[in-house]
This record gives sequence, structure tokens and C-alpha cells, in this order.
Amino acid sequence: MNPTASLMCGRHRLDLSYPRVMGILNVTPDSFSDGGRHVALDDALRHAERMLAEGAALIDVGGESTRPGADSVSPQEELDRVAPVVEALVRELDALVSVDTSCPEVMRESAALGAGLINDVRSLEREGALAAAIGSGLPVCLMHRQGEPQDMQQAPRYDVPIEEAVADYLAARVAECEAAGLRRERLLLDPGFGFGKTVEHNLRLLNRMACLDELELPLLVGMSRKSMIGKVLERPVEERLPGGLALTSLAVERGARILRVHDVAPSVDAVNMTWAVLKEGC
Ligand code: PT1
Repeated sequence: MNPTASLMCGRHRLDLSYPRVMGILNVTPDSFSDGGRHVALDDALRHAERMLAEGAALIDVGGESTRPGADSVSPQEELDRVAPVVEALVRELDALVSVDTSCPEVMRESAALGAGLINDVRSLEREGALAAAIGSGLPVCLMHRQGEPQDMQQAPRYDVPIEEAVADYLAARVAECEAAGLRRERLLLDPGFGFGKTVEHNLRLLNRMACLDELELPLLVGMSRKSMIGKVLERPVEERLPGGLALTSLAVERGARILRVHDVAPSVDAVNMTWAVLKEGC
């Protein structure tokens, strides 16, 4: 990709001439938080504020869990979770907000509320999503996946090397978006770690990720706390940060420009340290 590129994300300009960190803000209800909407909104705001203070360039808000085995939610439910948080992050923090959604209604409403980026793990394949994304005027991250969250980890297999499968799929999605009138300048790509891939697929995909540079679009990656770390190191989810930082460093070396993470402060240090070394070799 053009190393001086920056991306217009609504009223924010995102400088991608160096790698940036995206902080994850899940707004999916869990068994621990039943304190009602106001408490949840307040918690979300404080969490986002902290991630921004720690150096996150943008906040990714998601109302549908897409981790393996997760159930799907209705568009209305997703909208009810996401919209108040997007609105508050924009109004109270003037944050650059990314919305992790595949749902056209959520894309439209979030854009109207001031979101700056659409992050769709289904690459605008849902009916109406491509039109909604085009209409939003926002940049879009297209991600590779095989299957749906409910069943994608059952027996993932590929007929060609994983990096080829991923590159071919993403190239086809880019072509479809461009044909529909979504300009290339508005696209980012994500190899989709953990989405219909074995541990070996994920490790090889990271190793060969530089192949995706040929598509000449900014790369976004998400590996934070994922089971690929858990399986290699035999660590539960709360002990995966050191492994994740190692992967972050490798991803930056192989061209990633946005790192989607839970642990912002240590990830910003890992990214900046890695970049300090790479920059001297330019
Ligand atoms: C991702 C991503 C995402 N990941 C983008 N958006 C998730 N662009 C949600 C596991 O194996 O990588 N890129 N939005 C979360 N998905 C998963 C998948 C979480 C796998 C956990 C696993 O543990």
C-alpha cells in the first residue's frame, strides 16, 4: 500500500503512514452485567475513554458476537445495543468510531450518528449491505471468513494454500465492491484470523500475510486473545496477552496497519517498538 496513505473516515482523517491500534468495545450483554442500560452505557464510555487515552486511534463497537459458536442477533436488537454507544462516543468523546456489523440498518444508522468506519466480517455479503455501505460514504473493512460463526470451526478445510484462498476471496470482494461503485480508496482488508481456520491455517496465514500486500490496500488484523494463542501456548483467555503481543509485532512486520485489540496500552507499545525498528530499514 501507499505508505503515506490516510483514510477519510467521516469527519476524521486516519493517518495510516504508520500502524495504528483499534480498541475493541463489545456491547453484547453478558451474564455479569445486568445493571440496566444507563450503567452499561456509562461503562462503555469510560472503557472507550481509557482506550483512547492509552493511544487507540479508533474504537470498534460491536453488538453481535462473531466468535466461534456465538448466536446471531436480530437487526433491531443489534441496533438497540450499538446505536446509543456510537452516539455517546461521537458526542461525548468525539471519537473515531468503527462499527463491527454486517447489518445494513446498523450501517445506515451508525453513519447517521457520526461513525467513521464500517467493519464487516461478512464483507458486505448480506442482502442490502453493499448499498448501505456505499450510501454511508464511509470506508469499509472487508474480511475473509469461511462459514458462519455458529459452525465455522467445525472442520475448516481449503483446497489451495490458505493465503491464496484468502487473497482470492478478498480480491473478488474488492472487485464486486468496485463494480458496484464503492471506490477502492475506501477499502481495507482483513485476513480474518479465527474465522473458519484451524490453528495451523492461522499461523501460516500470519506467516504469509505479506502476500496480501499485492492487493495494495491497508491491512487490518484481529488476533487479540483468540484461541490460536490459547492452543499454541495452552493458556486460558485471560493469559493470552504476551502471546498476542508477539503476534502483533509479527503482523506489523508483515504489513498490518490497524491492529484490533482488547489490551490497548501494551499493544501500542508493541506496535510502536516494532515500527521504530522497521522505520530504520526504509
Ligand atoms: C477480526 C474480528 C472482527 N474478530 C475484524 N473484525 C472478531 N475486522 C470480531 C477465537 O478463535 O479478526 N477482524 N470482529 C472476533 N472474532 C473471533 C474469532 C473471536 C475467533 C475469537 C476467536 O478465539
